Amino acid sequence: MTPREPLTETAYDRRRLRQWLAGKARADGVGRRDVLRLAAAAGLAASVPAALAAPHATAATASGIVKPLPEELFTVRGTNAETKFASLAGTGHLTPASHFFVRNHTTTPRLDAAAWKLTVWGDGLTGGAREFTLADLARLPSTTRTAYVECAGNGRSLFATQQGQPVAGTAWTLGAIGTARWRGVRLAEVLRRAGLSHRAVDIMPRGLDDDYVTADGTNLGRVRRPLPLAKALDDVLLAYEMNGEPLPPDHGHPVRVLVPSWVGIASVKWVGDIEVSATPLYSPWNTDFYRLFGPGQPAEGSAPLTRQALKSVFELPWNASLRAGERHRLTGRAWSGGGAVARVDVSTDHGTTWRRARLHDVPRPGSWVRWSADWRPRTPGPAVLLARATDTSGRTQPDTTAHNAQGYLFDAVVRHPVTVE
Ligand SMILES: Nc1nc2c(c(=O)[nH]1)N[C@H]1C(S)=C(S)[C@@H](COP(=O)(O)O)O[C@H]1N2
Ligand SMILES: [Mo]
Repeated sequence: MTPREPLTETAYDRRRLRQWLAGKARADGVGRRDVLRLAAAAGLAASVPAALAAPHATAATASGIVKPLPEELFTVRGTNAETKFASLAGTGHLTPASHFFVRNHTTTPRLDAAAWKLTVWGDGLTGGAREFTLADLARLPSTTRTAYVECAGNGRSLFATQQGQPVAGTAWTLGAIGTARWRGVRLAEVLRRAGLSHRAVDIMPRGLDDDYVTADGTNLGRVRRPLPLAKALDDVLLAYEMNGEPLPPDHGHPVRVLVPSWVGIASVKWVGDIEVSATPLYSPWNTDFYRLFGPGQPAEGSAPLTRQALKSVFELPWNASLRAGERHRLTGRAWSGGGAVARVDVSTDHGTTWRRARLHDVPRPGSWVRWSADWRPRTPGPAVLLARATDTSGRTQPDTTAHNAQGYLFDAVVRHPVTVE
């Protein structure tokens, strides 16, 4: 057999769609709407299995988050909690678990680490299913990696507030991100021990939290999202520690997947099983969700989202008051899914002039840098602060982000309002 070429995500996705339409890829739990849309996009009629018409169930209403969510640190948004970005000032490079945002499709499950098992299964293995206890994982060589987890929808509400565009989804401002030091086992190591076959193309980790039921009552099953094998074998961890402690319940205890630089949904929490498949896989989380839909995109949406966007954010409350005539140290953080942050520029005059911010961390891919710039405002009144990051791939934050229906990957320069008094 010839060695498999690493495919671009777009080519991979197209091939996966062709294979699915030919009955060679699986799409368990993919919504009826998607099946029809995917088929329509490919110019084919599809007969939709009755099993895809899902049963109804009740959605959770309480936040369902275990850790305290003090008002100084968090804004609760349904089952999720957004970190107030200003509360990160002075927290250091790593986000303490007490401050780390939580994105839960349902509620945080309470799992017993001693009873937990990971099942690795599927026709992409050379033999049968394999089980790993936490003790088994702890015996394997460990790897530690500093990486952020950021929701693909982080910054979503700015489509409306800054660009006047309606979007669907949790109305995050900019605090759906945190950076931690994760320790665990390389997924590649576990897959190798489970007997990875040369036929494997996709893996799909699945969480042990409750089935996700959409607002219209469709049960999409457990949170799960296919990951191309090339990424799975690259830098992905099965993490059991966060900042030197066992993973807290809200962040995936006892074990989560950690996919550096990619959309947060890839980092499946409370992982219970991983399917290793010789045929490409679909789930609602790479068909209905986490693609770009809208003008300029194909009907079936863009290729599934992979890398996070470029952002730079001030550690200041919205509409913060600053005294005129005094020197203020403006601080913030910047990050990119496309590489390390190369520079950050700040403007206090609507972008007429920019000056370079000082970086306070060694820029690394998959992580953020703290930055600062001094400012002595002269005239009292409303003002707007701008920070603009550039990464090592040469990308600079644009003035606007192309609209997409679900408000993913906002990367425009944020216009941060303050009042000078
Ligand atoms: N099992 C499971 N994994 C999950 C989720 C979930 O609801 N259930 N949410 C995902 C999403 S959308 C994001 S952005 C990250 C958030 O990770 P955090 O809650 O640790 O910050 O977890 C991902 N992993
Ligand atoms: Mo997310």
